[in-house]
Amino acid sequence: MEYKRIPVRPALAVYFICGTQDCPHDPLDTIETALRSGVTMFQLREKGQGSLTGDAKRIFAKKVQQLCKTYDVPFLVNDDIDLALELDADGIHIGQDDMDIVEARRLFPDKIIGLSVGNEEEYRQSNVALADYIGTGPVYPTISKDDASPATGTAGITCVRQLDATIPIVGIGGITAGNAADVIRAGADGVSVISAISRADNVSCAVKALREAVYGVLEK
Ligand code: TZP
Ligand code: MG
Repeated sequence: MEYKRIPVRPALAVYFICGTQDCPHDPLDTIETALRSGVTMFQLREKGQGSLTGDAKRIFAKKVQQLCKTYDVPFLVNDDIDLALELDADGIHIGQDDMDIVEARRLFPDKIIGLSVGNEEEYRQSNVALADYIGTGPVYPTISKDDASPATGTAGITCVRQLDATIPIVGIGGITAGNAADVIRAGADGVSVISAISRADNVSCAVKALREAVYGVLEK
């Protein structure tokens, strides 16, 4: 299958991933503040203990999608293909154990598809040519994913970047304003974060600090 990637690289810069389970404060408030403060892409990842399912998830997702439209930020859905199709989301993010990317690309021929690629082995066994971007990590230890693999450090990013000079890469896992610049220097095009934004005391300040760290390297 031939596929020409959607140019998503600029939107990866400060990519906020979030579900209600990640938010100690009101989730819609948290997400709206993050959007207003300058996150560049959003992924709804309603997953794990305390997450919404069924109608409650669908209703919440529609509200978040509307917020993303208001702030002109791409809205992606994690893993839930049916929900992404029903909402006509801007894209989906799939993991190695989710739907095969060939099937996902057939269902979403002109939408953003992100694929988790944690290491060299996963890179080699994945049809990355069908992905618009890959998410690589965990770079650092994370509190947001129970079954996360061991952290790779920035070496994990450098490794995948050396395998593929052109694919858009976003780092994931334990990324904060304090280490985001290192992730970009290692070869990522952006950082994706959950807790650094969703659990921040001041969401707006957290987004601004991440933007400064990322653009401080990207714009050099
Ligand atoms: N995949 C690898 S680490 C992770 C996911 C979904 C969680 C990232 O969350 P945080 O809070 O930014 O470490
Ligand atoms: Mg998944």
